[in-house]
Amino acid sequence: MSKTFYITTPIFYPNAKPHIGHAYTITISDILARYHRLIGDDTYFLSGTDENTEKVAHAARELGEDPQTYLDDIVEQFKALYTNLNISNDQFIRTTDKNIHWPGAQELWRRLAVKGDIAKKSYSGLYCTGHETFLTEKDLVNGKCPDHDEKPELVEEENYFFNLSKYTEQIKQKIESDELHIIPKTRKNEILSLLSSGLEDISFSRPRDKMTSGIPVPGDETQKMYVWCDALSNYITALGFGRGEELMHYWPGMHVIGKDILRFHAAIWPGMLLSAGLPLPQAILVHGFITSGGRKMSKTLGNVIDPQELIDEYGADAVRYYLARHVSSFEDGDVTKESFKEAYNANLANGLGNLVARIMKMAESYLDNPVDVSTFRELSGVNNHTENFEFNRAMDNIWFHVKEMDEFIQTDKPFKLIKINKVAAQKRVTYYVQELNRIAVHLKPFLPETSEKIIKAISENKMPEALFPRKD
Ligand code: ME8
Repeated sequence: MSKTFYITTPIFYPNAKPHIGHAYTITISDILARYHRLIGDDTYFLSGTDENTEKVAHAARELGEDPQTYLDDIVEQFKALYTNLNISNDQFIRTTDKNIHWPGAQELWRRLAVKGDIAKKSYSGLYCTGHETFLTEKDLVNGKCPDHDEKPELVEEENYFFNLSKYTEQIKQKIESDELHIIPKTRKNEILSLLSSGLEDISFSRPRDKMTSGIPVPGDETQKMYVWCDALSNYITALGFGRGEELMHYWPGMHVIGKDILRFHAAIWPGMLLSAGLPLPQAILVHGFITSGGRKMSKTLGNVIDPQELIDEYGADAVRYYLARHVSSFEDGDVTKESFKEAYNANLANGLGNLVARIMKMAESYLDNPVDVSTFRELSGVNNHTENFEFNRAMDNIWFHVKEMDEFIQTDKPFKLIKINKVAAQKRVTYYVQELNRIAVHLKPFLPETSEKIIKAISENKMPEALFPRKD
């Protein structure tokens, strides 16, 4: 029987059109999903949008649009990005979906309540509208939220609380032992250090009138769920939790997240699952943030990189290539239009694209039949690096081979050899085609369209149209 592999991205806030950071998360998740399908795992890949949020209402209000129209429009842009980037997700969950998402979120709440882990308290806290979360004094810099540069609002209200503190030790032990594997180690240490100072109980609901949209708390019409049970639960509601459980055999799986939401996924979510008696995620891959020109992307700086613009100009695989190879999965990375173009010309137009054209042109003119590529050897290191989430290193190995092939051709000079020893030249070209096939097969999870085009060209023994035309 095949193993199951379940992979999720965060559900994104649809309060602005998707940016390159979102494209990064979904691309590396897609690489993993495709890789696992290729090695025969029964794979399920989930992504979606986090919609019960004041951010959407706020963004719509600023534009004078109806919130639902605004929401649907942005969600369409997210979905279009997935299609245009060739993302192979099996489901796209929207947390406003009353049929798919709400029954499971409410069932999870009930389980936590039955366990005695939810209690109503009166609460006073510092609420940051930017984060949509209560902050503690420790989070503030000069009395302001450092991310939003705004003073949080002092809010007093009746809330339900989740008894998260009770699970601190258990969560810590699961992370220490790698039963819940946090990757990379620096993020594991970061969360362990947070856990060693203890977890506080968390506000789990808000009064209904304070929230524009949200899932009603079971048994209490006056309250709506706060982000934790509303959003984190998507990872299981999508699998049918609370409504038939038809896909629950995929749980547990792995989450891919950015470093900004580590605490939610590696502390709060495990606490909720422990309380509900459900298995914890197997792994959480925490990636860094993408900057542009060394600075956080922002509209005011004018350095926001729109992934759709890059796809329109260079194609999906070029974007996938850049994100996989030129951004490290564990550290912050940088993308500018200039660095993108430079990498495209050097490694796709001149590198891979040129190699494919050279080899297939020779194959088409010197060989009578397509090359038999049925015996296949792995390129060393590529799969290992992929399994260790080092996509850039996996790609380096592939491109090392691209360069090596270029050098072989340079030395062999088959275009001269063909004139003096046809058989010897044909043998060399056959070898190049076999090596090109190895490259194409390893490229499948990373550049699916390019890989397919190369494999097709080999099977037809025909030079394909330029894969990556040079850009000036
Ligand atoms: O946090 N570089 O949604 P969100 C790389 N809805 N990745 C980035 C990035 C950047 N500059 N900016 C964002 C939320 N991301 C919540 C999550 S999950 C139950 C709820 C990516 O739209 C990264 O993966 O703010 C980050 O974790 C995610 O987008 C946050 O997206």
